[in-house]
Amino acid sequence: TVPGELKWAASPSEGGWEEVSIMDEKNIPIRTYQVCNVLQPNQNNWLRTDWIPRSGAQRVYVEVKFTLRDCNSLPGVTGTCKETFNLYYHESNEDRENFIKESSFIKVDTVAADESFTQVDVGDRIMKLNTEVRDVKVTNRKGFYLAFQDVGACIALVSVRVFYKTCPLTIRNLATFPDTVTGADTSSLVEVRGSCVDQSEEREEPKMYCGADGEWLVPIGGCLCNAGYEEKGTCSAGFYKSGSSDAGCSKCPPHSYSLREGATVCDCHSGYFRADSDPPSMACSQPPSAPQQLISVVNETSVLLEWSPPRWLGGRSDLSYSLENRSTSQPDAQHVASGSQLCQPCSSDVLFSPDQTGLRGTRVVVSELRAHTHYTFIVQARNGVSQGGSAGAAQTVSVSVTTNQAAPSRVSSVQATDVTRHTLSLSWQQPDQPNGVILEYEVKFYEKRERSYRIMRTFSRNAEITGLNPLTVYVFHVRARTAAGYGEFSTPFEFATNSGTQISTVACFAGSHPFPLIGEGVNSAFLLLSVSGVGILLLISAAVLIISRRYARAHKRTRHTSRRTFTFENFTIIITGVKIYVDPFTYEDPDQAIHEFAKEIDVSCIHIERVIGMGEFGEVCSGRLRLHGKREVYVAIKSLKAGYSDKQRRDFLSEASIMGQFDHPNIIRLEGVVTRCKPLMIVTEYMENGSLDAFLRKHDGQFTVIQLVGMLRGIASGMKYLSDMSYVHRDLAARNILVNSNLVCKVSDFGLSRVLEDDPEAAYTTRIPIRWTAPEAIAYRKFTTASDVWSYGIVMWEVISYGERPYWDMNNQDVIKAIEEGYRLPAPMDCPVVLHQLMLDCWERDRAERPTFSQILNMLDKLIRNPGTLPCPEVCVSVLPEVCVSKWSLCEWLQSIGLERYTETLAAGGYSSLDNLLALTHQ
Ligand code: ACK
Repeated sequence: TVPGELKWAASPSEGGWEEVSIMDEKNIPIRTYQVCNVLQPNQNNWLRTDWIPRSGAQRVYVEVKFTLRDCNSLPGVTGTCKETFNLYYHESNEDRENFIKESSFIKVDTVAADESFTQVDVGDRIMKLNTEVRDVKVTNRKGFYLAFQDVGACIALVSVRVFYKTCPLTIRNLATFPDTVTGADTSSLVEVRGSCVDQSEEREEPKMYCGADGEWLVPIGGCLCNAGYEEKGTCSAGFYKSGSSDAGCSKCPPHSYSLREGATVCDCHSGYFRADSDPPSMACSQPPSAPQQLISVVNETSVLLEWSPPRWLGGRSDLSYSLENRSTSQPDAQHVASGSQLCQPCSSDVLFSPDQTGLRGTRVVVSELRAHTHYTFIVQARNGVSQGGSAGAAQTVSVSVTTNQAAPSRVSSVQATDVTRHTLSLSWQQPDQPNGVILEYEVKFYEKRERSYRIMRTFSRNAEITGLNPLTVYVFHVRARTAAGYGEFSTPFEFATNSGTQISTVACFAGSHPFPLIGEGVNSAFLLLSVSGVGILLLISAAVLIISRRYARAHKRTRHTSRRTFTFENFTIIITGVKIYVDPFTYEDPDQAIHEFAKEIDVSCIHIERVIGMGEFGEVCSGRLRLHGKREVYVAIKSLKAGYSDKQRRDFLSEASIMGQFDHPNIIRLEGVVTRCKPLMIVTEYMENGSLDAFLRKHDGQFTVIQLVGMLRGIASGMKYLSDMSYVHRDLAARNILVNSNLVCKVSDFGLSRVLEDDPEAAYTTRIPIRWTAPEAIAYRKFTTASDVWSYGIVMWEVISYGERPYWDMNNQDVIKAIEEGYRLPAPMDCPVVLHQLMLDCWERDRAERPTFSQILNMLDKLIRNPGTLPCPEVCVSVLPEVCVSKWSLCEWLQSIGLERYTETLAAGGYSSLDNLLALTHQ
């Protein structure tokens, strides 16, 4: 469309490419480059574009529109006329005018025309325009040139459009991802970090991958709206949002309001409150009303208080009670005379049981009150919004009581005032609460090492104890008596007599003696108890010892018995006809397991031919096996490299012990093992096409969907067999499927299960095949048939995408995160919807929701029998469109065996479907 001349560099400058203005079909003038030297041999005409800056692009696409003259329509040009041209490129940092050096250009492709024209067409003015697109990686310099090499065709270049792809600016999970240039390779992913949109904050680093096609893939992480905001905008009046979370704004809870937009919390209506610990979603509330029906029962110097809960709880459930009390002494004669009454705060000795504050129950016993005292008890109902300090009358209820007579409290301290060889003079204080007039004191004492005691009584607060032995320690207890009876004895006090006249206090253990040993009876009972207690304890210990030993012996015997059962009876357990796999690691002796399940092969029967790969334990070779009386077969031979440890030997042979238990056309067959000479070998059937992933990559795009489904069917059938045997594979992946010359797929590699079981840390090591493993197996090692089904879904994806790496070049951590957030692999190119749906079913988070292998097998069988749901292969569409539309499986089948050329012949003979083909006889 340039108005003037393009002036691209041409070589030769004359007689090769020429810039020509022509009219298109709509008679609009366009500029073209043309060349048409079809009569002269050895043409080599170059046309080079101007320098094109690549502007950050890594892979550019070149769309060329051109017309080409059909050589057959040119008389007498045989041999010299061509119908293609070559596209080249050259990367360069600068625009070097007139530069052209053919050898510095790299070839992109030879471009042929889909449509060519004859002279007649031109006369009719029908322009047979070809459009071809090629892509090329340009990462080394600031720009590049394109060049068109003509080798003798009759061409007109009508348009050259050069472009690159970007993933367009987008917002996902509240994060903005900028317009991003795609990567250099067709399979490369560009990792892009998003930035949170305004008024949002990061929940988890937002990330996405820009795919080569300009499509965004695998969003992970994201942002959350700030407090006061939701995805639609600010919270409106009457609504609030207190923090960033997935949820939107919420309506103000009861008894609260918000007048302005963007509220993070709602204010309480007057008379309603919110406690500091109340969440903003909680309704505003009120203090409770007063407790009801407070009653009191006095018992000497204790009072039982009981009440009912308040009528109004204030709209909360954190109700508690606290008690306050005030005492008034009974008016005595002096106070009556002065007309006053003494009001005192309650002594701190008063006991509240279970507590004085924070009570949940409605019952309290108050004890240790003074006798004959007037008390007022106030019970307050409280909740989270009650004010601190003393409550208003609205929340309290009170009761007044007067305590009865009671015995005096304890004498708290006893001193020795005089000590001689035979006497001790003692004195003490009146009890804190005499609760009346003290009538007398009682002193009980005994020699510390003796058990019998003596008692003496006195009216005063002192006593002289005579008739004692010299230099002897005595223990004393004192108690007071009023009209209400004796109080409790004091704690023990110890004093010793001396040899002369000076006072010597041996020790004073007031309050520190755990049980004062008083009176003979008490002591002997205690002794008896102690002795019998120790005896009983010894008896119990002995019994426990005997029982546990017997149990251990019995247990050992049971284990031994079951081990014997395992060792000497047949290892194959049959439960209602189903064969169950036996873990060879249950054998104490690995050689016993191997000989139970694998045949020993004489090494002279094996003829090794070549090395085909490296296995975990050593080389894998192919070769031939000729067993006596049998025909020679091709085999694969795995060997255990020299210098192995015992564990390596066991692990190596365990694979054979496992494989030897299976017998199924889709499970790799064990021929036998060589254990009697070195190196140790495992011999299996030979699979000509090696492992499935490499095989598919090598034959990218070469199979029909039905052929791929056929492979998947084989794998599903093998897995169904394994799951019926209760064997969990744990490492199902295309790399562990082997393919033979008939495209039959067989499950192999029975090694990984052991490694994981033996190593408790294994789930966290690099050994776990993260991309293939179900989330529950990664997270907590829950390996089951259902986790094998998940892996099977990944194998389906690998197969349909011809060996593409699952999750491409994402790292393992991102894969785990993406799966956790619900991301699943998209359908591979040209994948029928039914197959992708089956993959998604295998990747259900809840493993109970995944299909069983039996269901998968049925589904694939149905697809193969009635492939109407699958797209018709291109070749069938072109050979026989009507067969394709109705029943194309015949064509499909013929194609898969390389006989599609007979499709038409068969159809002409009346055979247009597989069903009636079955009726075909030899005749
Ligand atoms: O992809 P491959 O050719 O297939 O490379 C690996 C290699 O040995 C290491 O495991 C190949 N391999 C293993 N077992 C067999 C077998 N039974 N038949 C053919 N190739 C095998 C595998």
